[in-house]
Amino acid sequence: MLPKDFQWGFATAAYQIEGAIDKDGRGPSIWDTFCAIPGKIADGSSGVTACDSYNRTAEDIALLKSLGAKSYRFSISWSRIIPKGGRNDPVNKAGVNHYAQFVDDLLEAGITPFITLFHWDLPEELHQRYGGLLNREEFPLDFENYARIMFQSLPKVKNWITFNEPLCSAIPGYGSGTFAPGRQSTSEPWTVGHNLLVAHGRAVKAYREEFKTTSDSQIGIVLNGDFTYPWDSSDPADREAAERRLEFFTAWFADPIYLGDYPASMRRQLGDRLPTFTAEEKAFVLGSNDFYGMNHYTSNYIRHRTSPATADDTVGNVDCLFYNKQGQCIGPETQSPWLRPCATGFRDFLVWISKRYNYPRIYVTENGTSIKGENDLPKEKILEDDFRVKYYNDYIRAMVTAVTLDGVNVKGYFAWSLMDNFEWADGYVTRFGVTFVDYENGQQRFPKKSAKSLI
Ligand code: PNW
Repeated sequence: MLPKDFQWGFATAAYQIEGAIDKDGRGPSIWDTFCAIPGKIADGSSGVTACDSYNRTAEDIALLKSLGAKSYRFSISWSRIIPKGGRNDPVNKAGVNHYAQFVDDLLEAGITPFITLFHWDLPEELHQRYGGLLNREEFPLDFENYARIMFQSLPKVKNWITFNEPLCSAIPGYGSGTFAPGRQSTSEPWTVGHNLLVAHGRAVKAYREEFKTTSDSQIGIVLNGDFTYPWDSSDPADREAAERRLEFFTAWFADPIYLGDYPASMRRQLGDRLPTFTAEEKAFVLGSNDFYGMNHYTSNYIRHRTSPATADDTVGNVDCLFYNKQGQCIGPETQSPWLRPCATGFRDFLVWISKRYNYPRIYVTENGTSIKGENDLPKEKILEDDFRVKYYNDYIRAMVTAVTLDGVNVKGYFAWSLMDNFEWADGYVTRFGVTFVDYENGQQRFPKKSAKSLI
């Protein structure tokens, strides 16, 4: 059984749903800039309008209520709060007021806010000024300042997330170049990851020392992770490779937070490209999670490689596959090339995290799926999303099993996403929502079957 106070809810992120990119004094973010580069977004789109949620807060809250949500995870656009981003730059009252009102309205509706401070949309000015996430001195201080402003401005909020998926800021952002700011480097991802960890640690320390008032207020980071199985389970090299892949994915961030340093496998492969924690940095990072925020979608079979790792390798020198040696498939195709449903991987991953980090309190902060070809269907068919209904059913069962049989400590679950939205480099073609958004007809919302099957 799940605990009585279990938080069921839905998740979104500012740039993916808000639109209104010029309203109330918002400054540009790196995603505005990135979307304007031809060829970066599959359908040539951007978050200019998205779901227009900035202008539809009442509608979104009514939707959440109608779906029975106890809680809502959303993110704040930093460049609405400080349009230029930095600690000596002016604060934009209109932006702050917007989120303060939104929080009040959510609470009034009986919905608990879980706020992500940073879901990838760095103020463009900070990128121009000093290289943004690459700057080891400036970035953590500017993030801490922004975080403080939010803690102070939203005292009723008790659940805070510093960063969403630092891995996606670091690798697609600075390694493969498929996400903003679109840089391609073999060393920058590791610098960026490091700076995000330190910035997280600084914000957590500020929160705990100056703003945390009640024992039930909490702060943590959200990490993504796919689970892994060996391609050939009888081959020790594949078993080791599967473990190493998990370390490069998740322990990269979780080990410094829970254990005090990067995994040895990463140090071995990356050498000096992986920064070393100074004593001061370590003091900020170690022990900086009140809870573990888990984004989880899929699993892979992992095969070891025999040649040495290339400089651009970010996964631990392995092949990530959908088939194992016996030809068994991990799960059916979806619209997202990286995502195949495999619910047992969710249970096994919850257990892996729990064992490695001594059974932390876990919130599943994202889980969900796209559906192959969904966008090409007529609206009536999109609303009958049985594939997604089955996905949620299987994954939630796997989670309940992990809680009841494996002793995993899960306190909440947020489906990704409340509604179809701007799926980053995939644009609007890929839909993750439990609610259909009719982009052609004024962003109207229509709950799909999965929306009603969840809570
Ligand atoms: C998460 N991948 O990102 C994000 O937190 C959401 O903003 C996003 O919409 C959601 O998952 C669905 O994609 C990911 O390519 C983006 O492996 C890409 C990957 C994984 C997670």
